[in-house]
Amino acid sequence: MFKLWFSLKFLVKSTFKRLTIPAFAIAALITGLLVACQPQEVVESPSPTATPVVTQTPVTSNKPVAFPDRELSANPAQLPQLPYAANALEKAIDAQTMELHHGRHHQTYVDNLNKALAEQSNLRSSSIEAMLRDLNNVPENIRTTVRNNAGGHLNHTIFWQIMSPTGGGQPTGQIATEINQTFGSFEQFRKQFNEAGGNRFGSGWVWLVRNPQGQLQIVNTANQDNPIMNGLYPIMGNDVWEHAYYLRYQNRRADYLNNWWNVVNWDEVNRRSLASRQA
Ligand code: MN3
Repeated sequence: MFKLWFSLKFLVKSTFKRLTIPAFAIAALITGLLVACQPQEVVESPSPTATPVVTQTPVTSNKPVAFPDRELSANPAQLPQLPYAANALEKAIDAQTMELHHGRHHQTYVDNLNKALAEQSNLRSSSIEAMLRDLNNVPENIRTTVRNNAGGHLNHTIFWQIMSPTGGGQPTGQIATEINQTFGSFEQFRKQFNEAGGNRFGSGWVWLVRNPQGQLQIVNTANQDNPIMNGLYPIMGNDVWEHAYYLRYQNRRADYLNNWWNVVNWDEVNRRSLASRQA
């Protein structure tokens, strides 16, 4: 009898060990996995320096952004030529900065984009603008690379065009009227634009855009993001990455922002503004 009791006790004990404890461990593991797999809420803290706030708006049109008549090709992406000599913008930007900025930085965006798209024949057949308007369409493993480098390629392609050795001075044409109506005066506009450029923490761009309601607006973007990612049409933009000004201006971004107005190509800005109004 004692022997039977003992073996029963042993049986219960070993069953408990074999089943109950592993079951408990599995339950704990499952609970842990469930907790770990809960979608984490990404809280985007508003940048204290980003002015003004841009609300996300749906993309309203597919107007070309890089050029008047066509979107920017990704098949392959190619470095556009500077429309003037590297030393032509000395009123604002020194020749060495122009050479490095165009020949090295912009070239690197082009090269990295082509590398990322090497195996993506479908994506290559769409335009740079189309990719940036719909980044969710880009495979996740290359999405950030495409965002940065397609953005860099588009931003700089616009940038070279909206500057000119014969630029600067007061705005002309339709954009002059609209700037006065929207911002009160060119001086007010320039002040707000420079402030938005100065307030962009780290690397990025400051832009004059047209929003889907047809209004002019000043926004800044981080890194190489382009306003079309938020449904806004970029009319003019200034590059506030340190590589755009450091050789001549060192840490004095405000001086660079001020001098930059000496080379703004108002003819091209007017052309882009008109394009942004055509639905
Ligand atoms: Mn740059």
